[in-house]
Amino acid sequence: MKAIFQKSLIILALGCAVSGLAATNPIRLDTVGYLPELPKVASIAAGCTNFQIIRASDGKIIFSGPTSGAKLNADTGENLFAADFSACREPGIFQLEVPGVGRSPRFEIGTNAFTEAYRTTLLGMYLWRCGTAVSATFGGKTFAHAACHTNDAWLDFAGGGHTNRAANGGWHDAGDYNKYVVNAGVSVGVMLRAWEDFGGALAKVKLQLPPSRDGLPDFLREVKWELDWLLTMQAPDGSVFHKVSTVKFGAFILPEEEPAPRYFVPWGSAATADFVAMTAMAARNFQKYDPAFATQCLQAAQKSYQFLMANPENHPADQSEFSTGTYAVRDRDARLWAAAELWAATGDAECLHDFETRAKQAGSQIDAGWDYGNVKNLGELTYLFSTRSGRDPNLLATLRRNLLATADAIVATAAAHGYARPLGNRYSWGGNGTVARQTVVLHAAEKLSPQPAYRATALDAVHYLLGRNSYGRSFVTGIGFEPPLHPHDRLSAALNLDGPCPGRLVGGPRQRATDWVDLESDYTRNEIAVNWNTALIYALAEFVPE
Ligand code: 9MR
Ligand code: ZN
Repeated sequence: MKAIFQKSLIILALGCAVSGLAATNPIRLDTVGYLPELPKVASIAAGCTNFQIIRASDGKIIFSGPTSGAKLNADTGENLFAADFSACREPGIFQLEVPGVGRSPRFEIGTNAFTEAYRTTLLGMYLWRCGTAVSATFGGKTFAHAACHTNDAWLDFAGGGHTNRAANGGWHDAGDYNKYVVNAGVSVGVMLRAWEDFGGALAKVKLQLPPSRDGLPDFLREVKWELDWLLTMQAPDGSVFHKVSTVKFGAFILPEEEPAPRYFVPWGSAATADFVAMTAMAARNFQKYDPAFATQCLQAAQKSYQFLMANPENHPADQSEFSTGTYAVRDRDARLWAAAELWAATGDAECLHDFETRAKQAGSQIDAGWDYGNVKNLGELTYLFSTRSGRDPNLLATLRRNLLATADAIVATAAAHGYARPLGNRYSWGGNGTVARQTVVLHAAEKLSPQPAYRATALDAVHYLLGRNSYGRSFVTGIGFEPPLHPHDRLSAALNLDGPCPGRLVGGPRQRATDWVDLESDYTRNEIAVNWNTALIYALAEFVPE
């Protein structure tokens, strides 16, 4: 009897593991926190009628209310009740209790509820630094490695024979140690947009970085680490190498121990256009702090833009010798973004015309879900919020209308979802990053038309990623309740500490809401990547108070 019972328990556990449905706490909420003045809603996957908010320090009930529902949440097949405690504004550490169901993990209510999480995601970027020794402490542990990939990189496959050309620095891309210009594009673009939108608040947050006398705000210093590498990716003719990579993905070893040579991959037009956009955007944003660097960036941008003008066709990089990440995208959006940024940096009429023509051709749409392959939002937002004169009033009006329409659609999608996931039931590789990136569009809409729903839905994205999801867990290493412990990450695996490198957003569910697993081998769901992290940084930055 006992044996049968145990066996059925094992089968139950296996069934859960296979379906990805762990037996989680049915009370799901943001396990980091809530902002006092903004909506606060938990989702409860169990029958209930009322709930209470309990103060952690003394167990006192400080708020109570009825739950509403149930409503069927289609993508998880759950009947979800909602507990709305928006009116509870007391700062402190709390748990949400549902009589007969249980208690949630602890969470904070406070104006600084997300500031530490924000800092940790920046630490996640620092730990991606290549070409240098890194060392950081988190949770009493030291995450460190020696200077890596100091021989970057060989020109064998990029028309230079067996010669070496410096391409040191930058961030490793993800759980692998390669460096890809196209993925740098959306990452740096979103970081600099965060700086433009929230720089006032971000400048005041001290990050855990090595001391430096460069006079830069910490946030920009981290971005410059990537930009300095990017500048090395420009060939003398203005074309930009697509990536620096080993031929095959390497083993799960420390980066400084990686034995395989790393090569430049030939130029591609998407990489070249992304490069123009990034360096032109950097020129604008670094001007105030490091004018010499800004000038260097601008000159690099202009040179590659000239190259693109002389080579107008889409040109995919030849990656035939490589089986590492491809980021093989068409150049259309990147060219549009490049034109917008170079115009914003210089006021150049040719660039303005280039952008406006491309924006009209693209239907002046603002995308709700976007990533490294469709970066036109970045160009359109730069154009929309520029203070430069000479813009086409009709295009401006269309872009404004489309921005609000897309933001309204995102708000509606979140409202219809049981966990208020702003991407609804759309899942794909890196979907968590796409959810985080939606906040860029929501915040842009808010700047145009300050409606509370835009800000609330941006915060819904954060809440989803930090625990208001069917797993009841945070998707960010080192942050919140039961965060991923086994991301697909070579550095975390090689360090083999009690817990992975902190501050990294995992890709998340890929085909179905319920298919995420905290399993190192599942690179399609549990990898980490700079484009997802920088999107999360933007999402959190919005909620770092001035
Ligand atoms: O994020 C990328 C995803 O959109 C693609 O479908 C996938 C397959 O090409 O690649 C993902 O990017 C990976 C890259 O190719 C290599 N480094 C790790 C990235 C995250 O998984
Ligand atoms: Zn490295």
